[in-house]
Amino acid sequence: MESQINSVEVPIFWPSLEQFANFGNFIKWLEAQDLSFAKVIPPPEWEPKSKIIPGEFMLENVYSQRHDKLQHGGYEIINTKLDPMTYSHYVQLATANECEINEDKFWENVASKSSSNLYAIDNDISLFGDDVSLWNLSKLTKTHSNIHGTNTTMNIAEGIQRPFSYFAVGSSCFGAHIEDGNLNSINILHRGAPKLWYFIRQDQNKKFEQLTKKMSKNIDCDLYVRHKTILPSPSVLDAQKIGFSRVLQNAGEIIISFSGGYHFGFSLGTNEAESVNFGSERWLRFLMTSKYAHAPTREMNNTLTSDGSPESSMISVRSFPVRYVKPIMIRSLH
Ligand SMILES: O=C(O)CCC(=O)C(=O)O
Repeated sequence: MESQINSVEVPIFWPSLEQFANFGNFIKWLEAQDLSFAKVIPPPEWEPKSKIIPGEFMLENVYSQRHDKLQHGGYEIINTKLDPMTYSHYVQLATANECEINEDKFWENVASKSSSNLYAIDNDISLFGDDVSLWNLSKLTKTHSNIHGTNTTMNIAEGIQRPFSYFAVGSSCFGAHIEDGNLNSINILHRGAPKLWYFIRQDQNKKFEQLTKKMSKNIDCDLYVRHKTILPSPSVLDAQKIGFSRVLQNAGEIIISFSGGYHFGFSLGTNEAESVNFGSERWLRFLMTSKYAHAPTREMNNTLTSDGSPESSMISVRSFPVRYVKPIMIRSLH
């Protein structure tokens, strides 16, 4: 498959419609490249119709976000949960607080603790129109569970096999994390301003975890980074020589993060995104060998063949708390 790998470490792919149409093969091909992250620019023919969200749809997880200083150049996101509100009320608030932000301004605000913003996360609604078939994150389980030619589906978490949607304003941010269960994740930005992602090079995970542990020295937790609230500033990552890259995700673009890849980021303005976790053969292998591994569940064991190799195919489970222009690489903003 033809790919165009950008000079920064997060490769960018422009699949043809034919390549894109077979979700399973495409993911399998990406996994064979041994990537931690990828940005996918869907073919121009793919114009997924978005759903109009009913104004009365209740958002259960709306947060006001502030930032606090940790040690060693880290910041912590302080999330204060607001009362559930309707989508239309949220849109009113978001519109009233609308602001555009760039990378420098974001980190300045974080450092000065001067900003607070909204973020509505983990909303149990898909933004894909029901008639969208290709890459419809709410239909992956049904349509792609059989992609590797087996008919085994894993049900590691009954009832969580649906995507979550995210409604952001400028500065809405997500702390450094890898996915629950070290699953892979797909995130599509349906509409609005771009999202800036930071990706830690996977061979730097140990250094990164040591750094985040030092940042949260007063907090009694060995792997505090797993709380998903740490924002490590890029300048500290640079100073500590921890390899990372940045990628801007524009509306219509897809970010895929594979097992074990730490990522964090923020939105540059108001936007609406959707993401879902999914498993794969590579994820299973990673899970079995990783120091992060949780004990395999009975369902996972059921998917192993007699020689211990994974027999499973792609599954989709939603995350707990997760165009055709040449993408602007954020490095060019400096
Ligand atoms: O956009 C967010 O707030 C979370 C994104 C994320 O971590 C993911 O989709 O994997």
